[in-house]
Amino acid sequence: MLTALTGVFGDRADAVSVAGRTASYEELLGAAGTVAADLASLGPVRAFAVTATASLETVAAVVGGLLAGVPCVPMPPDAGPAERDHILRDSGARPIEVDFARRAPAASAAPTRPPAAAPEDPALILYTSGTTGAPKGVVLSTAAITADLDALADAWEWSAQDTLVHGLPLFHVHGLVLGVLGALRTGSRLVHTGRPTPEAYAEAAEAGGSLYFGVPTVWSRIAAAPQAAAALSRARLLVSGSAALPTPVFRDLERLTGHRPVERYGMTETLITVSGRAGGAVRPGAVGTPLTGIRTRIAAEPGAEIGELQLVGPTLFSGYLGRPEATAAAFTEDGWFRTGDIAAVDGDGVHRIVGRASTDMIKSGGYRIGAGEIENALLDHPRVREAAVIGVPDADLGERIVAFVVAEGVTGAELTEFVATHLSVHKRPREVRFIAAVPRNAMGKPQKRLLLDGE
Ligand code: MCA
Ligand code: AMP
Repeated sequence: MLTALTGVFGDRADAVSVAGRTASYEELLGAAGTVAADLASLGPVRAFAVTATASLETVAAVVGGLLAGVPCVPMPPDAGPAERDHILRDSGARPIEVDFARRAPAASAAPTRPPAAAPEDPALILYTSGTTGAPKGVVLSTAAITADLDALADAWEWSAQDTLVHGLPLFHVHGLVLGVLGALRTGSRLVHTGRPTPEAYAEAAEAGGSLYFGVPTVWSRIAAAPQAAAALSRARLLVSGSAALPTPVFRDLERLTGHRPVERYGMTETLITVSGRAGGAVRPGAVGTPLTGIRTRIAAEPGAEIGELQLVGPTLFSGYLGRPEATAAAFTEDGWFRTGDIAAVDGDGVHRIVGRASTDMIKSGGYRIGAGEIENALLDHPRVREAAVIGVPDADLGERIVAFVVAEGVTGAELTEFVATHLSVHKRPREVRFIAAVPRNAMGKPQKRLLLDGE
C-alpha cells in the first residue's frame, strides 16, 4: 500500500505537510511505527478510532493502522457526543491518541516485515449516512483502496513528480483515501492546507503545487477569488468531485486558470469509479468514463435513457459493518452495486450524473447527509412534534439543509444548536422553518416535495 514509505521514492524533508507542519517519510514512518506498536500492545482489537483533525497525527494514525493490520475509524472532530458514541459503539473501535514526536522503545517498535493483514482485510471503516437512521460503517479493504489509487494514478498521470494540494477533511474518502493514501501510494509530495481556502490553495501553487483536489464548493469559492484562481494556472491538473460541479464554475475556472477541471464520481462504498482523464477531452457536466476494472450499467425503464447507475469492480467496499441485510440491499440480485444516483451515458461512453433517486440524501458542501438522521436529532428535542428535512439548491453549497418543524416554545437557532450538540457541526440545518403540519399522503408518509410549494 505505502509504496513511498518503502523507500522507492527516497526521502525528502518536506514529504508530507499538514496545516503548516511538515515531516519527512522517515519521521512519518517513525510516528506510524509508534502507533503500530501501541496497537500491538493492546492485544487483539477489532478496530481503533482517532479524532481525525487535519494534522500529522491523523496521517500517522492511519499509516500506523496499516502497518499493524488494524482497521482505523477516523471520526469527524466536530462530531457531537451522540454521533461519537454511536461510531465507537457500533464499530467497537478503541479510541487512541497520537503524539507525533513520541517514539516507541526499540524492543516494541513495529515489525518491519510486511503487515499481517491480507489485502482483503479491512483497512478503514468510514461512517456515512444513509437516507434513514444512524450512519453505517463502510468497510474498505486494502485491496479496494490500492485498486482505486492505481486506477486514479493512471487516469490522472499522477506520479512522484507531483505535489498534491488540498484542504479537505481527513475522515472521508476524498481527503483521506485520495488525499493522503493517494499521495503515499504515488510518492507525490502532499500539502494539506488545513482548510480549503482560495488563499491557501494559491499560496501552495506558488510553492510548486501541481495536482489540486476540491469539492465544488471549494472550486466555486476559488472561482469567486480571481487573484487566487490565477495562481492555479501554474498547476498541472485540477480535479473536482464529491458533488456535481456547476457548469458556470467550470467555465470560470477555465477562464481564470486556463485549466478545464477534471470531474470524477464516486461514493464511500465504491471509492472513485468514473473519471475524466488528464490530457483527455473534458466537458462540463460530465464525470468521464469508468476507471480500469470498473463496469457500469444504467438500470433504465424500457425506452428511457436515464436510470440508476449500477456498477461492479475491484474498488467496492466489503460491506456495512455488522449489517448484512443493509449490505445485501445495496446490491441487485445479479450482484451489481446500486449507487442510488441517476445517470446517463453519452454515445462516447462519457457518464453524466443527473440526480439522486432519493430526496432524503443531501449533499451540502460535498458532505453526504441523511435527512433521517437530522430528523431524528430534531425529534429528540422535547418541543418538536414533527420534523422533515430537505436539501434546497444553494449557489455555494450545492444544497443547503433546511428543516421544517412543528414545534412551539423554541427558536430556530436553539434547534440548530441542539442538532450540533448531537451530530457533526456540518449537519446543522442552515434554516429552520416552522409549519403547522408536515404534508403527508393517505398512508401517512411525508410528502417532502410539497414542503416548498407555495413559496
Ligand atoms: C456552518 N456554519 C454554520 C452552519 N453551518 N453556522 C450556523 N448555522 C449553520 N447551520 C458555520 C461553520 O461552522 C463555519 O464557522 C462557517 O459557518 C462557514 O461554514 P461553511 O459555509 O460550511 O464553510 P466551511 O466551514 O468553510 O465549509 C465549506 C467546505 C466544507 C470547506 C467546502 O463543506 C468541506 O470541507 N467540505 C468537504 C466535504 C468532503 O470532503 N466530502 C467528501 C466526502 P467557522 O468559520 O467558525 O468554522 S467523500 C465523497 O464524497 C466521495 C467518495 C467523493 O466522490 O469524493
Ligand atoms: P459520499 O459517500 O459522501 O462519497 O457521497 C457519494 C455521493 O456523492 C454519490 O452517490 C453522488 O451522489 C455524489 N457525487 C460524488 N461525486 C460526484 C460528481 N462528480 N457529480 C455528482 N455527484 C457526485
